[in-house]
Amino acid sequence: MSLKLYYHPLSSFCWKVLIALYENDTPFTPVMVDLGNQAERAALLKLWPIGKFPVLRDEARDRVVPESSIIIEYLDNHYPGRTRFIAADTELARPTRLRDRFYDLYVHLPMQKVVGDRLRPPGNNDPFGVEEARARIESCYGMIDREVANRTWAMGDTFTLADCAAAPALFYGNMVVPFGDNHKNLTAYFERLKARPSFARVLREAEPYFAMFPK
Ligand SMILES: N[C@@H](CCC(=O)N[C@@H](CS)C(=O)NCC(=O)O)C(=O)O
Repeated sequence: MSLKLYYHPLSSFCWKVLIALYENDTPFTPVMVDLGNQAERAALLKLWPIGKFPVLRDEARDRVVPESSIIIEYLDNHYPGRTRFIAADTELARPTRLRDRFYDLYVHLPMQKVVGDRLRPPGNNDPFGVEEARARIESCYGMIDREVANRTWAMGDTFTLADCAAAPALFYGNMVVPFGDNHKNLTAYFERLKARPSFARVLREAEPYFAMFPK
């Protein structure tokens, strides 16, 4: 099989790529990386010295592709399927990329800040940074709630890169900053995401690992 995905089943950014792969039934070999295992960490660092997953290795084209958004764009270009993630029309592609950046930078990364703080050694927490992150997530919920009021998916009627980014960010976001009763459109959008077969599969496969999530 040409494609290998270096990933972990609990990793939110890996979910983003798994959703894209499952959307199109793209064949790939999953390579689970335990970052606590020195050999596995070293193998990941060799591919991508930043040391973060997901990383895609395409043996047919001899390419290493890191970064979730770039991987999905690569899949869309070289392994296209029934779901197209970024429109060919640049006027449609730009707002899709903007939504992807919005979910990654303003929901996903603040969510990681809140969760990451739980893993810090005692005495090294950053309560001010965590409060800022929580406020950022909360303000994004308001934006999303207004945006998806009359939409099925993040960009409208079609499922795109933006939805791949939204699903994991909102799943874990809701765990650290619950949507609450005042975000009905956001809640309904999230329910549609969870019902999407690609994301439902990701969640099913992650379930055995949920106990590892820091509370
Ligand atoms: N910008 C990257 C972020 C990837 C990322 O943050 N991955 C996390 C897992 S969700 C990771 O590798 N964490 C391990 C570490 O930082 O050591 C992407 O979009 O792929």
